[in-house]
Amino acid sequence: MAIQGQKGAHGQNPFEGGRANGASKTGDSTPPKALAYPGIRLPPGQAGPARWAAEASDALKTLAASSGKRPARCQLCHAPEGVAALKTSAGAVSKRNKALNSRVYCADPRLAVSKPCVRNPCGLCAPRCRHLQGLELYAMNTKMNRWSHGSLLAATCVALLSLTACGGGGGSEAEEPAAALDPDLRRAPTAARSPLNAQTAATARWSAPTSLSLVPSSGSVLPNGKVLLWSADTPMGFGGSGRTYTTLFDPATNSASDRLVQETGHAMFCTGTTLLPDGRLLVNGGSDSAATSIYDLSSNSWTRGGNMNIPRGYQSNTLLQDGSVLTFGGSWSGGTGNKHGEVWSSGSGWRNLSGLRIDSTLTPDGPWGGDSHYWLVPAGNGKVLHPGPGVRMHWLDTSGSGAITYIGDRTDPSVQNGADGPSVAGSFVMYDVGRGLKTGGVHKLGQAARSNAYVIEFDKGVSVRKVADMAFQRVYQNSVVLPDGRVVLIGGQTFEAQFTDRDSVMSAEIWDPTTETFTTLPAAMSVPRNYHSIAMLMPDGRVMAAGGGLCGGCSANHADLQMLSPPYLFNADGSPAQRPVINTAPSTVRYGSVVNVAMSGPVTDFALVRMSSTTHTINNDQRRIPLLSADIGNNIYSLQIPSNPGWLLPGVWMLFAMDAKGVPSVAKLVSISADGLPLIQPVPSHHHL
Ligand SMILES: [Cu+2]
Repeated sequence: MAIQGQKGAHGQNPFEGGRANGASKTGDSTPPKALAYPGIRLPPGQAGPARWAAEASDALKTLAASSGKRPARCQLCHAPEGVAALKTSAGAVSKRNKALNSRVYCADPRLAVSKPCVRNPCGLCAPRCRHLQGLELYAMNTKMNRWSHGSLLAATCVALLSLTACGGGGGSEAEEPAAALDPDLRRAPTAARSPLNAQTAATARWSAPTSLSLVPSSGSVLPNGKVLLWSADTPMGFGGSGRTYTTLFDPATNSASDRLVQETGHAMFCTGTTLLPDGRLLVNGGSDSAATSIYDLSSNSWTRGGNMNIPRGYQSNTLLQDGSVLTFGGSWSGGTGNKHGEVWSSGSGWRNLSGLRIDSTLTPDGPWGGDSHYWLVPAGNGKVLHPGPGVRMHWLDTSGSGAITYIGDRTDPSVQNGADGPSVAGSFVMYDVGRGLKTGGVHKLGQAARSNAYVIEFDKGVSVRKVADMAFQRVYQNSVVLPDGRVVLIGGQTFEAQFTDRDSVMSAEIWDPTTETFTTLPAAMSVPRNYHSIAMLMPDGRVMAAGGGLCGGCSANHADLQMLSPPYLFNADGSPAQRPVINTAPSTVRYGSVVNVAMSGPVTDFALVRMSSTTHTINNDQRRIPLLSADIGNNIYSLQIPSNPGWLLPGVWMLFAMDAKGVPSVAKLVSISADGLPLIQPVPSHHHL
């Protein structure tokens, strides 16, 4: 109604010429337009930008009502010489505009992360134009905590619906100097600020081992910060069926309580594991190869989740953007071969994906059909990257009846000997948006392990880059991403052999994404962690390493855990670092929203790390997403929550803040609500390599 009034009073609808989604909500008869990006279509009315545009509309109404003035449009132009400018119709900065404390961000909607562009929406923005292709601009009024949004099309000039009263000052002031646009628009800053060197690495410490009642070959962090650990149908071995020994470990008290789970008739050994959007844990297959069990922390109950159509064990799972679960592979149990994809969804159970066939993914891993323990990595295009452990990489499309597309081999074509080989029981972790670190593994079981490492980038196509080797060959190692984007490599052997601690690597290494090199931690573990060991990031910033063996009475059985305190928890002299504290943060956030958190003092970086569920070196649940943040004063920070569920999977994440030295807070557990989830419709893929 206010907009109609504005139109009457000033003879011009302030939204004229605007292309932002949600314009129709203001009374404009133009239907919402789906924004088109390479590889992504956002359905009208669902996307984060649409919500921001709607919020901007509301803000404009409020502003107009309070000031009695018509908010002017900001013009966003793409000049012929390739200079993009964002300026008012009068080409000047107004006092009004400054008072509103506005900021503008250039953002890549495919990634839903962004960089500060210019401090003032009426300042000049002069990036190299290729970085603006297909990007969007968002204007944020930090006082009102609202966003406005406009799409930027190359070689065109479109209007940005700014919520600020640009031009209200009548053009009497000089333009403020422009801030240079960071050429790398796509990501929030990498947090790792403190150097990783011999001195800082020497501060890392391992706790004394904590004994457990069972060998934890599987585990998951739960939404209350406790850790569920389990073995199989016996505490120290496997082979039977119908029940599982579990223990619930509390990192805060270093104590555990045991529970024998018989309710679901499921020996949860060599299973898939997935943390669901609502915090429940799904465990499928393994020794009881068709079974599905679901643990609900809120009721402390285990229930059956329906049988899989294809029984399996040694398969991998991953959560999908819509909250369903993909399982793939798994000839170790339930018969060999044809372990094609299936998807589980709450309410309807398992559904076969006849088009998601296993054949082209197989590795030479040994006696179990070559379909063990795949790395399955959901991406921003709505599909799942399968980067290994075989050398052939694929996109898995889980929509409809499913499809699989060969991408290329895991090979760096720019270096000699850049081709990776099969990397069975190696490791992969997404340490940043569309960035994964692959390490180690073996060509097939019973062989020497690799020491190699690759960075796989999969946000715009897929590319493979060989980086410096680890200090050690490793197979059965676990890789854990830290809040600052570094990755800890724990355990494993230099030569693959199950149920023995021969050739154990006792030193952990930390990989730094800024230098892309590994640094060995001088403090060694006291307990080997090989086959059937696990490792997970704790909400307190430490890393748990646990288990190994599960071979009855054999000497490789390790019914215990150790905690690694990484270097970021210490000062250079080895004393404990003072840690920033998140005083308040929302417990539930929505896609594309901006949320405020109150800190104990100044911090520089924020990151979300998804909670882990893991077994057999597979932890497809963990992933890290750095957040763009804005300091709005009084140690309060506004965080932009990404809008793309392909990257920011629904569910419970650990929110960490880090100070200028890289010291992390204890995490606040934040639920990414699937409510109003802006689903991405995958488009047909092309061969990228
Ligand atoms: Cu096993």
